[in-house]
Amino acid sequence: MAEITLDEAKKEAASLRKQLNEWAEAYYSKDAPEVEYNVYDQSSNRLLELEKEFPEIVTPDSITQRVGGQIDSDFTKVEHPIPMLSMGDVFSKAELKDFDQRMQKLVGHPVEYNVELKIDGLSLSLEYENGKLVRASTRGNGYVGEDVTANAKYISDIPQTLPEPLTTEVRGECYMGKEAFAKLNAEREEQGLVVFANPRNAAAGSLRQLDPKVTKKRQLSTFIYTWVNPPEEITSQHQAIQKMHDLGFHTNETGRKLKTLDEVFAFIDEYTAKRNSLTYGIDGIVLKIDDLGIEQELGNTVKVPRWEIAYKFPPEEQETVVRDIVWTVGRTGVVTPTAVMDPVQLAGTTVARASLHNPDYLNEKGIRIGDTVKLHKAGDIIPEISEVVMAKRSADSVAYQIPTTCPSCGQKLVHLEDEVALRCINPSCPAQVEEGLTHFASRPAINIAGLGPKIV
Ligand code: 3BA
Repeated sequence: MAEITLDEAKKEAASLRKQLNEWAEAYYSKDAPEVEYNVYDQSSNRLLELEKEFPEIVTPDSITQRVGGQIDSDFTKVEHPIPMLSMGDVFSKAELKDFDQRMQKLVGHPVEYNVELKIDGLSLSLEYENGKLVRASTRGNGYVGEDVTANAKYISDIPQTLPEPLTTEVRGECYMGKEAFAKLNAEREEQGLVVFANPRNAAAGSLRQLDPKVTKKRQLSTFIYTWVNPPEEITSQHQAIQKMHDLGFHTNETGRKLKTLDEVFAFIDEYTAKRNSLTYGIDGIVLKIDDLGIEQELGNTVKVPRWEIAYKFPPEEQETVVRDIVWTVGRTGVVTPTAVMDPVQLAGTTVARASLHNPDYLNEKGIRIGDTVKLHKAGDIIPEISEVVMAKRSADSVAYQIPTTCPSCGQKLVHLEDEVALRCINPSCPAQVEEGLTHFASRPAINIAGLGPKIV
């Protein structure tokens, strides 16, 4: 590395982190890559180089320290000769109406749509040769993705063999169900690890694993929605989905062929209401012209097919006030902060508590007792504070002090290497003993009937 001072390295690293974070956010959260892989890789490598040369400049929130989420260049690249495009999106029924009118004008008559739920996951391509799964790959930037074939072998709903010796490619969404997501985050919190912000990130982090054994442990699922090269007899999207289902793919059964915009609006209202009771997360609905011949005629713009549009649900969010921050000691000694708030109705339940996970998270959000905060549900189930409403912070508010001693036994708390969590390492800490005994007696462990938390 060329001669560079510590100060210069620090500055350059900070600006690289900012840029890489933006790119990663565009790639992972918005499904809209801003740069090509090699550009990302070069910047990422430069940051790694700087951090290696000057270890003291590594920050815990550096993108190089993340478990999932970085674009990992260690995967074999896979080209998508037929690109995996993005979807156009709209946020209101009025814009859907504009879309429908544009379609009618382009086509010359009213069109039928196949309306599908928009699953909150990441796109996946599956290639079969003579009926055998030969490759699974991520979307990447749409033109080049990553080879995740080894991992796809551990996703139980992906057929490894088809009942017909087809050489074909299908695409769909890889996702993590709500229950699996909640369980994974609870485990990660208990282990003192960073939690995933939403099921989409959890799915991406679980699929993009260099060690397929990790993927195996995470319960990933798929919904397949596109047949890249369907046989001639398939003339509509609705039919394609049915036939893919018959071939053994996991398809979403809620898709509907609809004739009018009023029916589409009714579908939106129906699933806006049903959304919270689904076992998987959705963030909108997708309209696709059902006739594959018309799709072909309309073709694509540079980025998106002309014949589809995604309608995104408005985010469910509520404001409330943080009254207290309580710290609880888990079985393994991890001490976790929880915000206690004025109860509010959110996505179908009353919410009064939200985990703040660990001190880093709490500091990052800058939450203080008395703050008004915005609350949403990660993966539609886990209450989470999005941000502090700074405009509503009172003038006499004071910064929150992270405790230094265990709320149960009073012993000094510690940070273990590689962990974001605070830990109590006193083996006879009463809270840990209690939690440990409860866990020991519980059904998944030794299962002592009657020895529940109350008796313990
Ligand atoms: N349908 C996501 N793209 C989708 C095939 C097109 C498409 C999606 C979709 C482009 C969902 C963009 C990435 C991509 C495969 C390209 C869906 C969903 N259709 N139902 C129209 O449920 N999230 N995503 N994936 N090709």
